[in-house]
Amino acid sequence: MWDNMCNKVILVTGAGSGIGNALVKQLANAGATVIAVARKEQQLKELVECDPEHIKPLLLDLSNWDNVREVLSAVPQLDGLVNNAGVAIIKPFEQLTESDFDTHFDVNIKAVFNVTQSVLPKMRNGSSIVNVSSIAASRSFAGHTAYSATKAAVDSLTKSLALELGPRQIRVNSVNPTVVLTRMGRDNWSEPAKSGPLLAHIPLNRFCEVHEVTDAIAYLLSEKSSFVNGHHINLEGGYSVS
Ligand SMILES: *[C@@H]1O[C@H](CO)[C@@H](O)[C@H](O)[C@H]1NC(C)=O
Ligand SMILES: *[C@@H]1O[C@H](CO)[C@@H](O)[C@H](O)[C@H]1NC(C)=O
Ligand SMILES: *[C@@H]1O[C@H](CO)[C@@H](O)[C@H](O)[C@H]1NC(C)=O
Ligand SMILES: CC(=O)N[C@H]1CO[C@H](CO)[C@@H](O)[C@@H]1O
Repeated sequence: MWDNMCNKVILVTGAGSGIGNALVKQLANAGATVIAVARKEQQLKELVECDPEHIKPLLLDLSNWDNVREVLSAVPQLDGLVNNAGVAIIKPFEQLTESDFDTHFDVNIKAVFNVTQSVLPKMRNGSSIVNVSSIAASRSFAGHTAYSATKAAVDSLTKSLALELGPRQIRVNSVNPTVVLTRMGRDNWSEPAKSGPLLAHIPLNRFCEVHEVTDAIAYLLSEKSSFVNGHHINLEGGYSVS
């Protein structure tokens, strides 16, 4: 799949850290030109230094609506779009505030809607859109009410777009991992008391590695998945069957 990435132009949101950051580096290494969207200047600077020839920074706060369309109207023709930016505010249902709710919906679904609509005129026929969703779209986890609702909305959007963009041969899919061992994932799930009960339901008895997510995204971006459209690839070690 990765050798399929050479000379493609791919826009990745949430490039500053975690999955998006790893994905940008791997795509650049495979010879793609990557437009890396993030809201923290320092993170973008460090990212570009890894490969200035292939990584093009785009400083943009996706929750700032006035800016999104204008900035994105300047991007070149695209072969791929990865909607990866997201937030997760984990609290018991009773403690979630209106602002927590709005932040989730603004970043996790409204921005995906808006970014996708904004760059659609730039998407080549035959290109591929991938969203990084979550197993929480279809399964419940304590403290994840607002987060899960946005992920379910993203899965719905994925299916609707798979239908509407099909005539242009644009495929739209998502990857839906369980806990991913980014730095945040490690920080949040290192306590055996917290991770143990969840791991007990994962037949492979471990969480998802970052490269396991980026490999699945590369598959969906590549021609190797040319007949895969409107799907959610669950990356969860068998959680759903246990
Ligand atoms: C996207 O953002 C623009 C402003 O940049 C706004 O005019 C438009 O209504 C937004 N669209 C959606 C679907 O949120
Ligand atoms: C893209 O696909 C649409 C729908 O089939 C078609 O009308 C349009 O001409 C195509 N554009 C290009 C540049 O091939
Ligand atoms: C998860 O880890 C991040 C730091 O990487 C921290 O800011 C956040 O509060 C943690 N969340 C939970 C629920 O532990
Ligand atoms: C709309 C949506 O589900 N966006 C998700 C994209 O992927 C990131 C993971 O990096 C999620 O946190 C977002 O919520």
